[in-house]
Formats: sequence, structure tokens, C-alpha cells
Amino acid sequence: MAEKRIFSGIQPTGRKHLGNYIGAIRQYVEGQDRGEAIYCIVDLHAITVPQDSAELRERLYDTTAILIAAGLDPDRCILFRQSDIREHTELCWLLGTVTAWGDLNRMHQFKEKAEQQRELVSAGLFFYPVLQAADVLAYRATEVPVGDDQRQHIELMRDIAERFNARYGEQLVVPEGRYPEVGARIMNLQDPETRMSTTYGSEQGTVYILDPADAVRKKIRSAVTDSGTEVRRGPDKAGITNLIEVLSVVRDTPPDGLEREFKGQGYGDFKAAVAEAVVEYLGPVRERYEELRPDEAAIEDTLAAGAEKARAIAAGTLADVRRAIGIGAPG
Ligand code: AQP
Repeated sequence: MAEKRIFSGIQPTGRKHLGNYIGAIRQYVEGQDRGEAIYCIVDLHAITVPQDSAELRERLYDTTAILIAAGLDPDRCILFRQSDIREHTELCWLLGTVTAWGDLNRMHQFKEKAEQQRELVSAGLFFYPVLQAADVLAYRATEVPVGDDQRQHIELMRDIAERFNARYGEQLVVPEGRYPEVGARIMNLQDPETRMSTTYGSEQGTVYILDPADAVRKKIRSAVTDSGTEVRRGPDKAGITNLIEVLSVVRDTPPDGLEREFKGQGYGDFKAAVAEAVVEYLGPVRERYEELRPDEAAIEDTLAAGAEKARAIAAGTLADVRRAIGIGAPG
């Protein structure tokens, strides 16, 4: 096994936004240079809330094309669709038997998402973090690149792996979360106290990766800031702090360098600079996406090839786990 095995999953729901890009996708791309990188589009997670079947498939293709456009190279990473690998659901059940109900009941994301459901709060939504643990543990991954909102799920996943190993012997690897130093939590531009997300916050405050340049400019130029005038980070300056973090990532410049650069300049000039930098950053991704997205057969081929490689790894883990638990025919 490679020294580092990196695994992460991303939902094929909605349109992917700048938060997903900066918090997660950027790390996925960089992960290809640091170890064996495995990335999964988690359609089984997406169906924990209602989805239109035809839409779900479309969004899965969108997400796959975005990931490749962003720089995932199917020859240098394993990129696959979660539902193609049945080992994930089997391991999810097995891990459920060593997961404390009380721990699941404490998950913030479950509480937030449950509140939003009008018809049904599914048991699947409650079990979401166990499936997430199965995704990662099936590959014995050492590292999980995610945004800050996933900390609680990663801690739970570590507890599940430890409890499993304590009961059945050292079968699973206890993974580490990897959170970006800057940009682990990109905030909504209209409500900088709230994380930029697919399901919460205003459209106007959410920059989508596929937004046309003019829409990106408009959203960033109208970002909510504060009544002050200084371009610097601070607890009472959530909007400006967020924009500094965004610019820091897209320009690959430390935040304090930007504070020095923009000292004495007004918010308007600063926002215009952020807008242009983000337009430049996302433009090439959108262009590559437009080229890749129409060829759904090619996307399917990529996912099928990824699934074959993923299955070979996950099947080995499941065989070990089943043997350790004492289920199935001996052998
Ligand atoms: N605002 C954010 N800043 C930094 N990272 C973020 N992530 C999400 N929002 C931010 C990270 O993106 C990865 C993929 O997330 P996902 O597509 O699986 O969906 P999610 O976690 O549910 O995030 P969304 O898109 O914002 O959806 P909602 O709000 O509906 O839950 C994850 O690594 C996540 O940390």
C-alpha cells in the first residue's frame, strides 16, 4: 500500500460552489501528487433527502465533469461512483453494529438537515455518517481532505474504526481529517456568519463554479461587509475576513500579505480585485467543463474504469472484515 492513501467523497447534488472548490476539490487535485488518491461521487448519500431520479443522474455527470475540469486525472487517481461499489453499503451495515446511537444523535448536520425535511426525516439521513465512515474505511485510507463542516463526521469515523478494531483486531485504518489552513470554511457572501452551501443561504451569496464571469463579479462586488474601512481580518469583520481568505487561496498569497497590499484602499477596490481573481481562477475550469460535459459516454467509461480499481481494494477489506467478524462461509 502507498504510504499515504487519500480518500474523499463529494455529493452529486445541486451545483458545486466556491466553498466546495476551495475547501475540498482543490485539496483533491493536490492529493494526486502526495499519495494514492481515491475520490468518490456519493450518490447514495444524496438520496438521504428526496431526489428526482433523472436529475440525480444529470447532476452526477455534472459533478464528474467539474472534478475532471478542476484537474483530477483519472490516470493519476481513482474516480468512481459510490453506488457502483456494493461493498460500501455492506460495510455501512457492519459498522452500524459498532456505532453508538447516541453519537449519531449528536451530529449537527443531521439536526440541521432533519429540520429542513418537510415530509420525511429518513433513517438514511440519520445513518449518513456511518455510510461516510464505510466509504473511507473500505479503502483503509490514511487521510480525508474535507472542509471544516465535516470535522464531527471525521471524529465519529475515527471512533467507529477504533471501536471496530478493539472488538475484532486491527482490521481498519484510523484516518486523519485534512482541513485546508486557509479556506476550510468559506462563508455565504450575503450572510458571512453562515457557511456557503448548496442548501442554505441565498443564491446571491453563493458563487457557483459554473457561474458566468459576470454573475461571479456581481455576487462578489455586492458581498455584505461591515461599516468599517480597513481591509483586514477580525472577529467583527466576517465579510472582509471571508473575502481575504478567498483571495488568499485563489492568488496563493498569505492573508497578511493581502492585508498589507490593500492597506489604505477602500472596500470597493478590494472587492473588485477579489472578483477579478475569482473570475480568472474559475474561468478555465468552466471552459474545460463545457468541453467535457456533453460526452456522457466518456464520463461513464471513466467512472467504470475507476469502479473497477476501487472494487479491487474494497473487496479485499470486506473479505478481511467478514472473516474477522465471523460471518459468511469460512474461507
Ligand atoms: N463553505 C464551505 N467551505 C469549505 N468547504 C466546504 N465544503 C462544503 N461547503 C464548504 C466541503 O465540500 C466538500 C463536498 O461537500 P458535499 O458536496 O459533499 O456537500 P456538503 O458537505 O453537504 O456541502 P454543501 O454543498 O454545502 O451542501 P449542504 O450545505 O447542502 O450540506 C466537503 O468536504 C465539505 O466539507
